[in-house]
Amino acid sequence: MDYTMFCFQCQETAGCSGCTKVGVCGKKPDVAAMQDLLVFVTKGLSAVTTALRNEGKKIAAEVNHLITKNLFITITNANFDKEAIIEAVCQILVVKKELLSQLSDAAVLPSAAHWDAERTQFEAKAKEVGVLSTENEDIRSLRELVTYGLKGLSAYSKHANALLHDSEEVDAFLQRALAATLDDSLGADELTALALETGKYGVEGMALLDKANTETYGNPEITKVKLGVGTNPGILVSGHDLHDLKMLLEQTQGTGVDVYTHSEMLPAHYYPAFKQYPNFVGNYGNAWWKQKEEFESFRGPILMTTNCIVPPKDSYRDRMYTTGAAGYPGCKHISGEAGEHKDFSELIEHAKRCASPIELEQGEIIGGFAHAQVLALADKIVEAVKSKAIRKFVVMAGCDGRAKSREYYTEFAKALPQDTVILTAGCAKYKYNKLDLGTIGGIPRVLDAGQCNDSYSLAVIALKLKEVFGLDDINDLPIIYNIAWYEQKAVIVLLALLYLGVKNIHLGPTLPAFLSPNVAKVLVENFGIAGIGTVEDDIALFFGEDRA
Ligand code: SF4
Ligand code: SF3
Repeated sequence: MDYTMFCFQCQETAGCSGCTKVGVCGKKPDVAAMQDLLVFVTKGLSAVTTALRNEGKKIAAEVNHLITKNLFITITNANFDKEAIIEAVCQILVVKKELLSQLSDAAVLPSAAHWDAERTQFEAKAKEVGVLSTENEDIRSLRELVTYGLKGLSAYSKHANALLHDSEEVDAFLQRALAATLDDSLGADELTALALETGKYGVEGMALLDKANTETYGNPEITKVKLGVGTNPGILVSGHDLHDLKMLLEQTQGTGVDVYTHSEMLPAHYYPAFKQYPNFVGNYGNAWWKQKEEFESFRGPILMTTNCIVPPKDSYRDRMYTTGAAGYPGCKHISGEAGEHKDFSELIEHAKRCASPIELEQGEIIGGFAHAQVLALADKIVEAVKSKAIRKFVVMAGCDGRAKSREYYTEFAKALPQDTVILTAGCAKYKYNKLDLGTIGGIPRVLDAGQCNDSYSLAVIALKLKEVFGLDDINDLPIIYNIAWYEQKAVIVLLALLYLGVKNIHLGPTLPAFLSPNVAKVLVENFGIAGIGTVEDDIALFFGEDRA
C-alpha cells in the first residue's frame, strides 16, 4: 500500500515530531491508515448527529456509545487489530447512512458526513484524511489538540457508560466538537476556545465517571495492596475498565482461579465493592511498558480491558485476551457492549491449565486517597499545612512510559524536600510508588487517588483546600503541578486543569509534538505551561534556596 503514515498523538512519537514508517508503539502503517479513516468517519457521523440535534431530534444512546468507542479504539496502544477497525468503519457507515436520511437539510454538512464507500475503497480514502490533510500547521495543531482531548474524554465516557451512566451534555459536546474539527471556516481563535471548552467537558466527563464509580463501588478508601502472589493459577486484568473486572471477579468465584490487577487496574483494590472477593489477591507488576517481561512471568491469561497494549511476545500471545475498545490481531476478543453480560469462561478455563504466577516482589503499597478519603482527613491535612509540617503538595499525576528520560520522575520524587506530599493518579505513580518516601504526621508522602481519570479527585481536593484556606485563586494554593504525559487521556486531564484555571503546569518528559510553535506560545503565555529541566534545576525552581 502506497501510504505514508503520520501520527504524532503521543509523547513517544518518533524524533519528537511524528511516526512515519512504523509507530514507536508498534502501530503499523496499514493499521494507522484505518485508524485515520475511523477518526474521519466518526467525525462525519458526529456532524450528522450534531445537525440532527440542531433540528431537535434525539440521538439514541447506542449511537453515542458507538462514537465514544470508536474514538477510544484510536487511542495510543488500545487497538492494533486492522480487521476490527475496518469493521468499526463499516458499522459507522451503516449508522451514518440511516441517520442522514432522517435529516431535513443535509446539504450544509461537510464531505465526511456524506462519504460512503465499499471496503475496497477504504485504503485510498485513508490516504486523504490523515492528520496532514490539514495544511496550516496551527489549525492542524489545534484540531489535533481538540481531537486528542476528545479521545481522552471518550475513554472516560465509555467507562461511565459501561456502568449505565450517560450524559447527553457530554455526548452532545463531544460530537459537536468533533464535527467542528471538520469545519474549514473556524480559525485559530475559535479552535483555541474550543480546546478550552473541551477542558470544561473533560471536568464533566471525569465527574460523570467518578459518580458512576463511587455510586457503583463505593468511595475509595485507604488500602494496602499486596504485591506478592499466591499458589493458585491467576488471571491478570489490565487497562481501566472496572466493570469488566467486576464481571470477571463474579465469574471466578469458587473456580480456584485468583485475580490480580496490573498497571492502571491497581486502584480497583481501593473500592469497598471489590474487597468482598476472596480471590482478588493483589497487584502484579508495574506500569504498562514493562508488560513483556511481566506477562511472560505471570504464566496465566491476561485480560486487556483498554490501553496500554505492548505488541505481545509469542511466548504469551495466546494467553492475551482483549475486550471493549482494545484489540490485537491473534488475541481472542471477548465481546459485550454497555449493559451486556460478558462471558469470561474461556479465560477461566484457560487459567486452570496454567501454572501460578512467578513472584516478582513482595510487600505492599498503599493507596485510596481519592477525594472522599482525603476530605475525611481534611482537618489533619489543613493542620499540617498551617503548622508548616507540609510545605507543599506536588501533583505528579499522568502516565508512565518507557523513555529513559522518565527516570527524572523517580529522581525528582526522591529529591523533593521531606515536608512535601506527592498527589498522584494514573500510571505515572509507578515511577515512585514503591520508594519508601515516609510519612508526615501519619500521612504518607505519596497519596494515590487512583487511575488517570481520578485526577478529577485531585482537582476536587484542590478546590476544597482553596475554600478552606479562603483563597480567591486556585493558584495561590501551595501546590506544584509536575505532570507526566504519554497518551491522549493525559491531554483531556491537562485541558481540564487549564479550564479550572490552574496555571504554571510543568509537562514532561517532552512537550507534545502536536503543539505547533504558535499554539505552544499561546499555552506558555496564557497558562504558564512549561517543560521540565534537570531534577536539580527544577527543585531549585520550585523551592528556591529554601531546600530541606
Ligand atoms: Fe507514534 Fe505514538 Fe502514534 Fe504510536 S501512537 S504511532 S508511538 S505517535
Ligand atoms: Fe497509563 Fe497507558 Fe496513560 Fe491511564 S495505561 S495513564 S499511559
